[in-house]
Amino acid sequence: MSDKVYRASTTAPVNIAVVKYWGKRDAKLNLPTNSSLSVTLSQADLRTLTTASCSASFPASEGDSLLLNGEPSDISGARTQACLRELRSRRAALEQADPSLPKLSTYPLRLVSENNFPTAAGLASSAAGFAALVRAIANLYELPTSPSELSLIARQGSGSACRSLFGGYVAWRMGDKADGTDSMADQVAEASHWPDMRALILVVSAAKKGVSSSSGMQQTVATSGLFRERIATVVPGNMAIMEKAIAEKDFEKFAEVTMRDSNSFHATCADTYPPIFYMNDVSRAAIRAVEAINEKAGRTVAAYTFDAGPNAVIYYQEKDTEAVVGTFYHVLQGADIGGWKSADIKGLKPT
Ligand code: 2P0
Repeated sequence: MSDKVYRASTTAPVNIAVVKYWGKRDAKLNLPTNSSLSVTLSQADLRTLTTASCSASFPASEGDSLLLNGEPSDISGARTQACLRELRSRRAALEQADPSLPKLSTYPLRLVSENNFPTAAGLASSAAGFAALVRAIANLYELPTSPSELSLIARQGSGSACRSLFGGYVAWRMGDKADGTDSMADQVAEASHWPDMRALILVVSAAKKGVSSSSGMQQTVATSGLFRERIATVVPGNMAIMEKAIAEKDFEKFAEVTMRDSNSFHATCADTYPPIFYMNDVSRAAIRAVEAINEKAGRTVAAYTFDAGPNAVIYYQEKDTEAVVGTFYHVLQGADIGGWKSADIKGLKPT
């Protein structure tokens, strides 16, 4: 038996949606009720680094394992297992076609993942996590797969992960097939298309969110009337306007759709029965601060958006740094926010 260890490493970035994914039409395949669109943020600041290794010498009794930020992590969940199964079956097909290939698909996998941002900060880490996990194993298995194909696999781990396989401005097309083979991500524009774009993350709370995205969205789908309106007309409209705004680098439109879509998503959360509240008083103060900044500037220079938690992400353009970051810096001076100091506040670039 060979004791050769095969190894591959990759990083994947965090993405923040400007048109939000919220709702599954098929929970098993992780198929969404609407398309979504996000901006992928700089890997220098926020990324997951994952190394995948396998060897015939790894004891079969240990099975597959994941070390996340130095701690053993459970990978027995259906979502992670779906990703591993998909990747192994693609590798097995290669091995069947070429019997000279080592039988990596039969070896136990050891996965080691690290985030370079405070995990406790409550930022969406599952997107970067599953994107890195899927790509690291695909590289290890030398699978001839495109980012779009990898996005099909990562989607089954976590919906938003499919968007982290691309840089820049990324759409996740919901698709309409029952088997999900057309529910994947594509790149709307490279980050370099809009070099001025920046994002500021305000860590309002480091606490873990009360209602997980998966169960929250299921409750919304089941109980909210407003949600039906959102997926029928609001999101399709927002997707179209957003893609045009990005193509034309129209910040005012980009900002308006970003804020409206965040408001619409949180309104459907409030319309869920029982209601779900992700934003808190500090989140709402951040909204008021953005409104004040825009009013003072006499034009829209900043846009807020909130995911399934109270933390704010503010989009702005580099030329407006002083008006936007300067204001928040002032407000937060000296604060320790979720493991970051206010001195760390800086604009993150799309990557
Ligand atoms: C998004 N969120 O588009 C939206 C906005 C949260 C609010 O994607 O169940 O962790 O793993 O598919 O991707 C968070 O949901 O959910 C999310 P699953 P996921 O970014």
